[in-house]
This record gives sequence, structure tokens and C-alpha cells, in this order.
Amino acid sequence: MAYRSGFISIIGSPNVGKSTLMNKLVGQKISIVSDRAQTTRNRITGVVSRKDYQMIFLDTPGVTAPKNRLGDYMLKTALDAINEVDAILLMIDASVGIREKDEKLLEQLMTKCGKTPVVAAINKTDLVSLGTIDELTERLQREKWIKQIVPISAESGRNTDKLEAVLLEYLEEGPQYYPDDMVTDQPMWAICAEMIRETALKLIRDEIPHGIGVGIDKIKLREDGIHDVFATIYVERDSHKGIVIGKGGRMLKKIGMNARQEIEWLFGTQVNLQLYVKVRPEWRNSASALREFGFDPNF
Ligand SMILES: Nc1nc2c(ncn2[C@@H]2O[C@H](COP(=O)(O)OP(=O)(O)OP(=O)(O)O)[C@@H](O)[C@H]2O)c(=O)[nH]1
Ligand SMILES: [Mg+2]
Repeated sequence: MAYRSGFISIIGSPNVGKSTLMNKLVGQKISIVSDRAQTTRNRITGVVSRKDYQMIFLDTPGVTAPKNRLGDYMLKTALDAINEVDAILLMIDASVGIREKDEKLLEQLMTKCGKTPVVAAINKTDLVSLGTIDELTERLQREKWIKQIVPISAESGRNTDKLEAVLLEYLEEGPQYYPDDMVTDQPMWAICAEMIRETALKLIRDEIPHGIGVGIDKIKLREDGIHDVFATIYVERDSHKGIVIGKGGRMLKKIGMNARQEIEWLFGTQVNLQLYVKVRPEWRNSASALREFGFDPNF
């Protein structure tokens, strides 16, 4: 059989497990994950290379009504990804079922997908009964434009190999786009910034993480093989700055320690991480700030 390849975009409401699935298929964490909606902000590429084929997954921000300029950008990013791909993987969270926002997304997809095949994955099946999975499958079967439906657990990896096999049916003969050992086209600094953001999302149980932006100021490799990473966490208010820094600087220290371990694993070297916190009011509505953080505000 000839070598096959293609691009597959993962689309779904926030928090359904899109990034978890992509990391599972790729076998490495490239897209950050959290239990909060709207974790992914940009389109993240994950490359799955096997002997006879290559699948390039595009993890996208959860589709939801935008609240600010960053939200506009995220929605545009998710929907744009529909038009440039060979297949669409629609993801549903079995533990919450098909809500109004999922219905809306189904409608949008049906009108926008055109000839691009859509496969649906019912995720988080580890959290629900077989009856619930059957009900959801029946509901999705009514959407005749959906080609196949696969129940999975992205976290445990249950049935993800089956899903991969199903997606492969929709890929045509094509070139190897990326070398075998390349798992993403994200630059190191971008993954680095995301890992710091993920750590902050996990440690700060508050509303502010949504207002956090991370900028990498400098990455330098010393002669002794240690990477110096200088990064700034931007918050929208003075009071938020206090929360990120914490009593006696404890929170910032903890974020720094945890993020450093992730970055060391990413770089495969020792890392000296210097974190700063700055207030930048309304950055999510600022075109210049968005550009600086790697988003393109001029869509
Ligand atoms: N129990 C269970 N939890 C899962 C599964 N897949 C993902 N999760 C959890 O669901 C939460 C959301 O996962 P993400 O991968 O960040 O979801 P997402 O769809 O990328 O979210 P956004 O980027 O915000 O749109 C995390 O807490 C995951 O650990 C699964 O198969 N089973
Ligand atoms: Mg995500």
C-alpha cells in the first residue's frame, strides 16, 4: 500500500479533551491540558508518524462564543482549521453529553464541512455507563453527514488506536510532510511559554488564570549546557499580580519550580528559569499584546 498522509483538525466545545487526545496520539505532551474550559488558545500541530502513514493533527481552541479579542481569534482559529484539512475529528464529551453549544457546533460543522469527511469521537467514556454511550451514538447517527462514530477515552488511551485506524481510511496517498522525529511545528519558545501558563492554570485556583499571558523574553544556552530562560507572566490587574506572586513570593516560586521541571524535560538540559510578573491591563483586547504572545490579531 502506498504511503498516506494528511491533515486532521480536532474540533469540539471547550474542555472535551481535544488536547489530551492529541498528546496521546503523538505520545508526547505538546498541547497543554487543564480542567478549565478554553485552555488551548492557538492552533497546535501534532505529528503522528508511523511506518506507512503520517497524520498531522491540528488541535484547536474549544468552539464557544467569544468574550474579547483573544476569544474572537480563538474562534476564528478553530473554524479556519475546517477548510484546510483532509478530515475533521469532532469531539464530544460523554460525561456532559450534547449540550446547546454542542448542538450549535454540529449545525455549524454540517454547513461548513463541505466535502471534508467528519469522524466523531465520543470521549471520556471511562466516566459514563454503556447506556449513555449508546444513547450518544444513536443521537450522532442521526447526523448523516458524520461518517463514523468511535467511543474513546483520550486519557486512558482506550480505543484511540481504533480511532486512528478509522481516520486513516480518509487519508489519501501523500508525502511525508515532517521528519519522523518531529512531533510539532511549534517553536521551542512557544511550548515553553505554554508550559509556564499550564503550571499557573494548575496552581492558581482562581478566576485570574484566564487573564494570564506568558511572554518569553530570552532563551540562552550557556557554555556549560544550561539553558537560561527569562519569561514574563502578564496579568490584567494589580490585584492579580499579588495572587501570582503570592505571600512572600511563594506562588511565583512554586510556578517557577514546576514549570522548570517541564521545560528541562522539553530541552533535555538543566534550566535556569527566571520569572517576572507584569501588569498589562486589557491585554486580551490589545492587538500589540496578542501579536507579542504569538497570536495574529489581524485576522
Ligand atoms: N476522565 C477523563 N478525563 C479526560 C479525558 N480526556 C480529557 N480529560 C480531562 O478533561 C479536561 C480537559 O481536557 P483538555 O484536553 O484540556 O480539553 P480541550 O478540549 O483541549 O479543552 P480546550 O483547550 O479548553 O478547548 C482535563 O482535565 C483532562 O484531563 C478522558 O478520556 N477521561
Ligand atoms: Mg485544548
